Amino acid sequence: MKNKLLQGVGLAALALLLGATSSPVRAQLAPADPAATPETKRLLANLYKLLDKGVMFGHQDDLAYGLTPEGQRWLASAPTAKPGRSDVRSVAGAYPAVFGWELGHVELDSARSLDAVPFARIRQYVRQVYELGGVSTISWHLDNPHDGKSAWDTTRTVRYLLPGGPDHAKYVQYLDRLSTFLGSLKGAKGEAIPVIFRPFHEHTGSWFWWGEKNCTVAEYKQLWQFTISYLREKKQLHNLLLAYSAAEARDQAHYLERYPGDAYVDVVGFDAYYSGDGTAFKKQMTTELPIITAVARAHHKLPTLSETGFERLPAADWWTKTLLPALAGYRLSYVLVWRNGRPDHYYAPYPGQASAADFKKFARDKNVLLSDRVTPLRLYSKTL
Ligand code: BMA
Repeated sequence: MKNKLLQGVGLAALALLLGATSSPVRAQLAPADPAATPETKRLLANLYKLLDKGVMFGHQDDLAYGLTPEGQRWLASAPTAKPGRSDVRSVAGAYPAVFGWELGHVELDSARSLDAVPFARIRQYVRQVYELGGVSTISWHLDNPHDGKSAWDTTRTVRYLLPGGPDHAKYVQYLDRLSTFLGSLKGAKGEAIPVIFRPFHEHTGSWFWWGEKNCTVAEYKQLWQFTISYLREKKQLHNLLLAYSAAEARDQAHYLERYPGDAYVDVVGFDAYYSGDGTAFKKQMTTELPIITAVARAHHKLPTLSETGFERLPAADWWTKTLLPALAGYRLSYVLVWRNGRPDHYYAPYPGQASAADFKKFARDKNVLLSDRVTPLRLYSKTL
């Protein structure tokens, strides 16, 4: 420092810098995509404001299928199906506020997802959710473009898909098919429907081909950045909010190790399932909820529990005695439970299921938001 005045300026600059690193709370969040559509911008800004009101409840494939009171499967695409059926609504009286959809096999140009839901129907459900004023989030368990095996293939192949790699063209073809679907999500006026896109999830685990032990940090980041740039720039998709969602993370450094950068992420979350006596679940929640809260604040992103649940819900009071207390004290955008896929594989109660009464209580908690409290907010058209 050359003189007192400059020293003062230096200190002020330092204070500003420190202020910036300790991240003052922003009044509004802007999407990572600078060209995001107006509806997408409004949605993110509103979801951020909604953090003060409570946590939205989400359910994977809620409108597509579920279980009857006898515990048998019902399918929305069956000829006898009642339109608009939802296990969450049947139990709690309102639709979820968030709906998860799975696009695995869209990359193969298949008519149905890997969970047997026709893509034409998923398109309708996303529109239905948009008209309800709810939020759709999209996962993608895509096959491995290198060897045609499933998402659960664990061979080291990410390097082959990157630009210059031998399977790059194949991967681009997969992205083209994904883009065709994402680009077909339109509202009544032809506007693109915003969705939360959550690719390459649970990457801190190693059960998918994009998992931690199956690619390097640099490869993972490059895969993410290439994918998002391609969707934005080549495909001109500007209706995507991007969710980075880990499985278990030891600490914040581990959580952020493969973070592709603020320009490629809007939502930070993790997936945590309850099993056994719940020890691992509790540990994961008490470790990772503070991590995503801190990361969301420092990076100006939206925190979420992107997947959770207790398969087959054998504990009748799981909702109010385990899930709700685990979330208490945290501001989260949404909590999504996985699909009611089979009589032995479901995560939301159906009428008569052991935890149904407790779920009703959970759904009526003042901090839990179902569609009845979110629809009136008009997340896409009004600024809260
Ligand atoms: C898994 C299970 C599978 C399903 C996959 C993708 O956790 O539910 O049955 O195919 O998610 O949705």
